[in-house]
Amino acid sequence: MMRVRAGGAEGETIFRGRIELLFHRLVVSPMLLFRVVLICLLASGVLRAGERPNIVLILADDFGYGDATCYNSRGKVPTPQIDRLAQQGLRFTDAHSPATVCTPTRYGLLTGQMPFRVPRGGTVFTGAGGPSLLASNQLTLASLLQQHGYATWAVGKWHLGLTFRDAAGEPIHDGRPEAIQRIDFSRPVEGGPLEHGFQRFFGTACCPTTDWLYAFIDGDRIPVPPTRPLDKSGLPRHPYANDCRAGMIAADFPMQSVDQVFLERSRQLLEQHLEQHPEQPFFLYHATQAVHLPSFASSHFQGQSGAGPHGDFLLELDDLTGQLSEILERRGVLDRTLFIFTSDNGPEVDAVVQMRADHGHDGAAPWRGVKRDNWEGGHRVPLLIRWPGVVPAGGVTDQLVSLTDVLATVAEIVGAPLPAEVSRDSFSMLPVLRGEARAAVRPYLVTQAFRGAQTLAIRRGPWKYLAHAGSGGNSYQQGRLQQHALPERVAGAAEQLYDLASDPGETSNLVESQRAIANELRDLLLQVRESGG
Ligand SMILES: [Ca+2]
Repeated sequence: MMRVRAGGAEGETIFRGRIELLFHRLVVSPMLLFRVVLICLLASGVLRAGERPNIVLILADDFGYGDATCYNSRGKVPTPQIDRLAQQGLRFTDAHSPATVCTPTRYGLLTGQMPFRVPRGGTVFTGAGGPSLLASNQLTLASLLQQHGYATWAVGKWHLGLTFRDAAGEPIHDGRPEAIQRIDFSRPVEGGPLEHGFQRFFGTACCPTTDWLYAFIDGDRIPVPPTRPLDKSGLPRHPYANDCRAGMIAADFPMQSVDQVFLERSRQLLEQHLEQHPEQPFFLYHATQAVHLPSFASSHFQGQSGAGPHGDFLLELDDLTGQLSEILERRGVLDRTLFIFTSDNGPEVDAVVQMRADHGHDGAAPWRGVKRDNWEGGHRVPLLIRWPGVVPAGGVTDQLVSLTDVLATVAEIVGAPLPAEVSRDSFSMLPVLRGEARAAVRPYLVTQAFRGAQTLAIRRGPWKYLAHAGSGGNSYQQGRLQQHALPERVAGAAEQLYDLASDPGETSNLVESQRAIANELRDLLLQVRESGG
């Protein structure tokens, strides 16, 4: 007894000493504080082990709702790997990109905030364009996950703006082709993924094979600078080769196999991490070139689809989706990986018009409009989420969601509070994923078309109000889309109102016959826009 009592007193002293030491360390070590908080959360059951999944987010480019056969049974290019995600996970039928073009959608996806809220929030960067739309220290999917112990990587197209400098150290921020030749490639590239929560980055500044800076960025450096003009003589010439513009190219830049290089880099990151840090969760953001024009599929896929070069490119996208999934399966981590496949906006004009004519394939089906437009074809995108053990397999949901909702969803998964400026545009999909949602997870949804804040639309229930005339993007008065123009039922209308329940094709503008509803949605949109919602 004595010995026990003496030991108890001594133990109490040691215990008190350790508490003081721990307190001291907590004050001086934020990392230790984070670990202690994490352990407490785990112990309290707020976070249960196994609920912090790995996250793989594949963002396809210009991949339409009708491009996946699990969304469009009449699609002419089979997409078995994408369809498998639908079989194993949840398929969203009413998911939307926040914008109808590349750059602003990526801002919305990574920050959970609508891009029209920031200056230049409708911009699409080219070449050395910048600076980044992201503010320094702005919360991103990557920084949030890094704070919660994740390894974070971005591979592929960045397109959120960067800062290159000239030989005198002056920032360039010029999206014109001639600016490329002013870049001092011995200097780091600033404002990129490494400054916004990603620990590793390999990819390109803008669309990899589209506009004038044809070189890979590794971390914050361009190891092989673009030093010679792009020679297009050896590249395919076909109706889907548009958008491959004159520019400067690096010696190692493969115009016809960029997605294979990205795939290989993601494969390396996954394999190395699973070998060296099997217990640490990871976040892989893989943003493809496919299927943004030019449709330069790599050699293995050329001529394989029976639906031309763009069909081959669709095949390649499907295949790389399957290959990333296969690595997880082979390594035995598929069951603890939240796997998201989606697209940044609707399909491109040339791809849709030409694929309809040549192959009877409609990547915009069944919607009106294409990329840039604020009709559904511009922003209703495929969204497939697989998370074995949490998301029931083979489900289909008509929940109205935006890609801005990924951030709130991930925040809820890791138990992080959502800042007010994010929560106004980002709503957690977790109840939907768990099959527990009994009501709509978001009260309304805003989308922005090609001219950003000047072309906004709002959706509430079946009603969709567009605060502008026409598509908000492409011209249907001339050019290739003229043949696909629909007659305007309300001549000269500056606004549009559609009932998607009875008129999913947005053919009948009800802005005059349903004036009260139009006014209500217009006021709500103004409120969201001006006050932050
Ligand atoms: Ca795009």
